[in-house]
Amino acid sequence: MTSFDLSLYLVTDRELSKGRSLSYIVEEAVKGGVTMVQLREKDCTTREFYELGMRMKALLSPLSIPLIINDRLDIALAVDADGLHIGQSDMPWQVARRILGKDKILGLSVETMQQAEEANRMDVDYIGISPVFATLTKTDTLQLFGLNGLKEATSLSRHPAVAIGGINLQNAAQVVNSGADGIAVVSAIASVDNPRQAARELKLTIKKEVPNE
Ligand code: TZP
Ligand code: MG
Repeated sequence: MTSFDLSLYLVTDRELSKGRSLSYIVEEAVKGGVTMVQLREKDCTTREFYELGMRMKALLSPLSIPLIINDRLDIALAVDADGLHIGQSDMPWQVARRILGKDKILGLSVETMQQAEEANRMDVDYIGISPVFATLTKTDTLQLFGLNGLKEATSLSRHPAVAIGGINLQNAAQVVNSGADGIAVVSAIASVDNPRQAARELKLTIKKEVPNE
């Protein structure tokens, strides 16, 4: 499998990018220290998704930053992405794993403690604990894990875990101190004026180190 580093995981949403191109946001975010990128675009045609995927692949592959596709196994295969991220109502993990093969990264969102526990019996490469805090970016969330829920979920999980939902500079350190291997963010990077600086500051907060430029 492609090796991966969940520490600062950017999840995209063009709607929050304030008119700037996705390539700009992603490029800046990577310069600031993002370690992984998930292309998550809900409001686009298959063709658009494919073309965005190809663009992201061309941008990220030379930098050795894994590109993960949200939901769409067909797009993940078509663009030869590094992996796929599925939710509880997407393609069953067994099917995704069979079609993707062992070499690709497979991530799964868990929205309850029970789902976190069930994921221990699944051949996935990481879980996304979702959501930790309240967020305006995703509206169909079930319950909030909060920091205590996050601690419980990370300690019962045998998989690496990334936390998502409402994570920002103010709470990022607490999130990693609660056992998460990384933070996944949308708005804290994609909707701010300076995505590179935002990524740098988040990275510093969670890793206490500055990325090379
Ligand atoms: N899944 C759970 S919360 C969320 C997703 C995709 C959105 C997180 O967005 P933000 O802006 O980082 O709170
Ligand atoms: Mg999904």
